[in-house]
Amino acid sequence: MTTWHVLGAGSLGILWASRLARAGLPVQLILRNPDRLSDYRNAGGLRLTENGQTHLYRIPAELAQADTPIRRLLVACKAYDAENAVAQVASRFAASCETLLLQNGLGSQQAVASRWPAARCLFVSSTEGAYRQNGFHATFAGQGQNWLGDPNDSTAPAWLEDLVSASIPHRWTTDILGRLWHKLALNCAINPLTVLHDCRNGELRAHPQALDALCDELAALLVANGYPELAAGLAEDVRRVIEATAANYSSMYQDVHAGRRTEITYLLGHACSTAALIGLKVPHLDGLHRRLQTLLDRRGLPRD
Ligand code: NAD
Ligand code: KPL
Repeated sequence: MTTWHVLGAGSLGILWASRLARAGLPVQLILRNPDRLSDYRNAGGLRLTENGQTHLYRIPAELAQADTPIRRLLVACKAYDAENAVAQVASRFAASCETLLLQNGLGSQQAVASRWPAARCLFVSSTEGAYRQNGFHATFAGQGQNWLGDPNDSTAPAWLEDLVSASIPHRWTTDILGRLWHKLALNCAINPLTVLHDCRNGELRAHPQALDALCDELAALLVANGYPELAAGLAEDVRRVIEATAANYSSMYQDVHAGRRTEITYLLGHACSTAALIGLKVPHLDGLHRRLQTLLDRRGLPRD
């Protein structure tokens, strides 16, 4: 059986590693530094709370510098950490190494795929939800789906069976970039406005003109990237997500309010830089990007 190396023991890393381990699959955590490894050993393992029940999973952990080969790597870091984190373990890649990139947005996956072309890179678009209680304890907060795909190879890997046995919901798609672009467009329409208006998703109903202007530009970007069918339904999809998540605070809102770095570069930043690259004018997205960066500056948070 191939070991699942899980790089990053945050919310999604804990969620994935715990489910794989409880199915009896070999899992190895890779933690970022000796202090964190020592904290992990003191905690005794990962804790996952699901439906009010908490279980402990005593999964082995190591640092990047360990010397065993890596055949399958689940990268569960934030988009802005992913490439550096992979660089720390890349010397351990076996010839047939495969990576699964769980990052939201776009840009970080392409950076990893182009820097390590010999490793097969699968991109994952996840709508599951988890948050970290503290140290190595996460709570599974929202059922969802994990779309997996490889932009360079439409063949599904045989080890998807591992996800079946671990009851990790998943679907193989031959258009993972379309999935990621669609989620990016939803996140760009909703998340920055919730930060700027300091509101829940549902309160964006009060800003229909701003939403329409953003949806028009995001739809044009989807068309330019080869997704006319996603573009056609975008405004309706945004309204549907706003209704379905009306009482929630967006993930970007939560990051800003918790004083955490956002993934802005891989969401709005990626939308604006892609538009600039192809010569598409997106004044509302550019303006939103600048306003969000100004707000991040004021709060002392990184603007990228
Ligand atoms: P997180 O911040 O909870 O966890 C990231 C972990 O990576 C942290 O523990 C951090 O210490 C670790 N890390 C960073 N650099 C490292 C390194 N060099 N070596 C080892 N570990 C390192 O983040 P998360 O919420 O799990 O999100 C991960 C990705 O998944 C993000 O792109 C996020 O947008 C996406 N996502 C999250 C959720 C969710 O519900 N949490 C849902 C969908 C998508
Ligand atoms: O994914 C989201 C997020 O908060 O990041 C939704 C709920 C779709 C809002 O964009």
